[in-house]
Amino acid sequence: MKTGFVNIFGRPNAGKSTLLNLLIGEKLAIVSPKVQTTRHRIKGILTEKNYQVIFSDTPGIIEPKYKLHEKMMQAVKNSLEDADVALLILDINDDWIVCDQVFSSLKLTVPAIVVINKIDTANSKKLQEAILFFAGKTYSKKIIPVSAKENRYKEEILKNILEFLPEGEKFYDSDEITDLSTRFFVAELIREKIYELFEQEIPYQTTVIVQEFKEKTTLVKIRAEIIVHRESQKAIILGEGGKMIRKLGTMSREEIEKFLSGSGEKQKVFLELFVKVRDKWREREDYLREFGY
Ligand SMILES: Nc1nc2c(ncn2[C@@H]2O[C@H](COP(=O)(O)OP(=O)(O)OP(=O)(O)O)[C@@H](O)[C@H]2O)c(=O)[nH]1
Ligand SMILES: [Mg+2]
Repeated sequence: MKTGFVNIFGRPNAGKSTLLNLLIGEKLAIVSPKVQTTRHRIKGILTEKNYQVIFSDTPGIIEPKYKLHEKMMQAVKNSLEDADVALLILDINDDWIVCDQVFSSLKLTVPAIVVINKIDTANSKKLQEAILFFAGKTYSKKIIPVSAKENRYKEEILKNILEFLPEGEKFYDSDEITDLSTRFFVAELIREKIYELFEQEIPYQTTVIVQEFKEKTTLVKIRAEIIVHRESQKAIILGEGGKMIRKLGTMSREEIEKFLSGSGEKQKVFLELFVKVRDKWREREDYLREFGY
């Protein structure tokens, strides 16, 4: 049996969460076209007959500007510590020199596979140049060009990872796919819709907490709070006559129902959303802790 921790690192928007979802075969991590979507380490466990791989998605690597950023970068650091293999992923359209600086700054002591992502958006000349560029780097044990959105790359990525994994006992039961709670994923799915619906600073100054999660006979009742920095942001989230929050509620509910149903029977959800102002919560240790960071 091969087992180990395979942790995914890269700059914001490289496709780390998309890659995690591809490898696990489920939507565990939220994805958005905006940068800095992921704020936590998200473990996804893949168990097959002869291997168990514990993947971790991590926040995009940035220079911290406020306390929430520091917490996000702490999640990256923690993931560096237990990795057996690192997946260093980049968007082929990103600045390769900057990506290289970020990868080098991790000072990895484990084998790294460079995953060149979003090759569906580049021509073959550019891809050849990227492969040449990263092949010369000391951390680079292997290079895999992929499109993390396309299922057909999954097997090849897995095959390459398994080559670097040690033999060992399973860490988790075969039926576990993550160590995070359902409440966490529900909050994340609402956050994903906030990234989709709102522009500028709103997604970045917002967090979501699930206050109540009750499974009744016919439906799941969920009450969640959306936390913002300022009254003016609360007004934007509510929208005229509550238009925006209703839209957010509908979109979130549909996504949560999909998540809770999995491949089984359709799960009905009743979702209530509230907006609260917590002045400069991103800067305050007490709030960050209360909100799960
Ligand atoms: N065209 C294309 N788009 C992709 C591919 N992989 C990911 N994307 C898109 O790139 C954007 C960012 O993807 P994410 O998976 O959220 O990126 P991330 O690295 O997790 O970003 P952060 O959490 O912000 O660090 C999303 O809009 C994805 O749909 C790909 O292979 N091709
Ligand atoms: Mg992400």
